[in-house]
Amino acid sequence: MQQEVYSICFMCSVRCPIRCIVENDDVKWIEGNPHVAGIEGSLCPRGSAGIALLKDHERVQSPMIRTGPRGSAKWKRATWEEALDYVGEKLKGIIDAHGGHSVVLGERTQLSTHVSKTFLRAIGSPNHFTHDAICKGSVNTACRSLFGYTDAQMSMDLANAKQIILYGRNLLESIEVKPVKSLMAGLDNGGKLTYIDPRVTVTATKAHRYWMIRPNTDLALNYALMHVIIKERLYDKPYVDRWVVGFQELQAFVQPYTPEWAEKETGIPADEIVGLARDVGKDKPRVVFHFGYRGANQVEEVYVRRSIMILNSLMGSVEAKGGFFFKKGPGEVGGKPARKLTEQDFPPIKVPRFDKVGTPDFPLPDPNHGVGQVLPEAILNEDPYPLKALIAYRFDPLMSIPDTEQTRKALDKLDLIVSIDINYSDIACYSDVILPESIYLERTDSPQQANGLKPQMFLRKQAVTPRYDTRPGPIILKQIGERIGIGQYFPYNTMEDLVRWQLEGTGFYPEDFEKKGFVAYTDKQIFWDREDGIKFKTPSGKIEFVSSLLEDAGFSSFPAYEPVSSPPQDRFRLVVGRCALHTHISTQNNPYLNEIVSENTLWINADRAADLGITDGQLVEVTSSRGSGTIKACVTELIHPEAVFMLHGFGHRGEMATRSFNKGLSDGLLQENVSDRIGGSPALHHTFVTVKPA
Ligand SMILES: Nc1nc2c(c(=O)[nH]1)N[C@H]1C(S)=C(S)[C@@H](COP(=O)(O)OP(=O)(O)OC[C@H]3O[C@@H](n4cnc5c(=O)[nH]c(N)nc54)[C@H](O)[C@@H]3O)O[C@H]1N2
Ligand SMILES: Nc1nc2c(c(=O)[nH]1)N[C@H]1C(S)=C(S)[C@@H](COP(=O)(O)OP(=O)(O)OC[C@H]3O[C@@H](n4cnc5c(=O)[nH]c(N)nc54)[C@H](O)[C@@H]3O)O[C@H]1N2
Ligand code: SF4
Ligand SMILES: [Mo]
Repeated sequence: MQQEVYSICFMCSVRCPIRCIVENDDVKWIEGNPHVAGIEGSLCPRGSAGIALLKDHERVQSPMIRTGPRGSAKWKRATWEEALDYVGEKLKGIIDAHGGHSVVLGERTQLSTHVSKTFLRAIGSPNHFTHDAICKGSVNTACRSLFGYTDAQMSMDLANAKQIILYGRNLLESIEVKPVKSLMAGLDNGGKLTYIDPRVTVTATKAHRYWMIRPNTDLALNYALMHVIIKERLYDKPYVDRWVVGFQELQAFVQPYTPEWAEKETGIPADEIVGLARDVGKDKPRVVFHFGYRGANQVEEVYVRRSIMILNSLMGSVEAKGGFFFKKGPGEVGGKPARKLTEQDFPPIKVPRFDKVGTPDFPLPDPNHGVGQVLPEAILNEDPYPLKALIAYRFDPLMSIPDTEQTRKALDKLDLIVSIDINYSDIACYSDVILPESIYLERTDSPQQANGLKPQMFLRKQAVTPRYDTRPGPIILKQIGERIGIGQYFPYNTMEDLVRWQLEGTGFYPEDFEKKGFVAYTDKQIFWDREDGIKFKTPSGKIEFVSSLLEDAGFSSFPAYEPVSSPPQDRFRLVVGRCALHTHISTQNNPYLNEIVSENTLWINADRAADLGITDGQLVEVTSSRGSGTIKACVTELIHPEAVFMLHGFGHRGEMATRSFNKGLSDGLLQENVSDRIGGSPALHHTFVTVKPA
């Protein structure tokens, strides 16, 4: 008999709501949840490939314990008892000898992150980090410096925007289903799209205006836009007067940054910059300058992201229809969010974090997430103290932290590496023990609090029985916890118990999710009153162009623009990104997706390729200060001459994932691990490379 199961996709972190058709304990069909406004049945290609993941015999089928040297692909299958006992005993020894803080857990933020945070707090470790800094930490810090909210607490109304400006936010390939549909609705409604990228992406092909910007010069463009907007009084004066602190300082600061100056830095003609400033001035406040998502290009990234949000503020588009809005939580309508295990009492923690976030060394990144890319350095230098064990939970430090060789050296110093993964990822293959998690279609998860104009809650519900000997992550952590004396922090035996515990006091019950997959706290959209009711959480209660967050920590609000150097003659700036068919590093071995895109290529400008004697499809050697590798060239006019581009996520080294093993080249092998020391993100486009025929 056919059954409908509403759940939440997890082929990537966006977590779109889905409906599965299940028959005889098998998933026959997956589509977007038709009851959810803005989704209406849609799914991206990776979401559809969830069926192939379910059936994939190359994912991890049972706990595994390594028998050869690290990375040697010598393993034995283990029972859960054996594997959990092994991990428990090792961890206990490490905690007794070196303290709980010698244990780090890194994960991609997910629905049960509160469980992993609980695990670490219970052993007295501050060392939980998420992927956030590596993804978009500088955007997070920029938003906090201006509004007092993180980027995750904000969203945008693309469907009603009249002008949409995307800075390398390649929405039509680096997909989130709802925003993609919202963008398409905006274009259908007459909205105008400006797309800025050193490379012609699919999104560029849909734009009304495309600028092939010189890499890493967006800040110059934005200062010139501000210059024109202020000089020609194109900004929303009543909004700025009411809500902005530091407008005059900005006005004085951008005075020298003319469009003619920016043309020389960016390559974008001055009259076109003036044209955009006038267009947005006309259409304000229904204007979205997108603050980006994977936004870490350079070491001054926090100022680039701030400049984008300052442009929105000048437009009066923060908390506006067709602009940005703050996500409203259940508290706005007298409701309660789901409980989290982290609300329990824990022993006090007396040491700093491994990444020093929250100390004068690294004051501003979000301590809820930490800064993961510092991990190799912290391990190698034993600074601030020796680290001994790593639990990698849905995060791969080898491929997702720049400079793979440095990371590998650091991992070699650890006494214990445990992966909680579904695939034979590079980190799983380099671990001592792999604890396989059941995939999203096989497990119920913690409820998802979905704040927005209408606060809602969604549930990931198990659709089918696990195919292999796998368990949900929160059960795995509880079972390790029981072996190291912290079992009391995990008051559940099954995921259903955990969900019931979390829903206590919300007025909702697990059954309420069955009909449509979600529950709503209200039917009405909540906008705050733009005249008097916007609840900015900065110390001034306003938008802080002059930022107390930055200045109190000793950083300038408007540092003078530093010209961006072009790569020396024989070099290129290495630029990376995603495609619509793959998620970061985790889907390259998926049978369906691998069939369509199985390796990456190196985009190189046609004129420069000709100078180097490189032809399309030829194998080339790419070399940086950190490493070297070979990849096929894709010779094209569609990329700026200073840049070469490759997709992130290829060049896997895990032999047990045979479809992706050794296919293409990994960007992390070439990239230097340097950070924006204010915002927190790694500067992924900082590295120069040489290219020659292989
Ligand atoms: N060099 C370089 N580094 C980057 C980037 C880049 O472009 N270049 N991009 C950055 C960005 S934007 C991000 S968001 C991060 C992402 O970094 P990661 O989180 O490391 O990448 P993912 O591909 O999302 O998945 C990580 C792991 O999760 C596993 N996994 C998938 N589903 C599940 C599950 O249900 N349970 C468990 N336990 N494991 C699962 C996958 O097999 C994979 O091993 O990388 C960042 N790092
Ligand atoms: N299919 C798919 N969709 C995804 C993901 C995925 O893995 N796969 N991951 C999700 C996640 S976690 C994230 S963070 C987002 C990422 O979303 P995006 O940030 O849109 O994604 P990227 O693919 O990293 O695109 C970066 C773009 O920036 C351009 N670029 C490089 N340098 C510059 C510059 O100096 N200025 C400008 N203006 N542009 C520049 C690059 O050429 C590239 O096209 O995507 C999300 N959606
Ligand atoms: S964007 Fe695609 S892969 Fe990511 S959650 Fe949504 S449907 Fe799934
Ligand atoms: Mo990301």
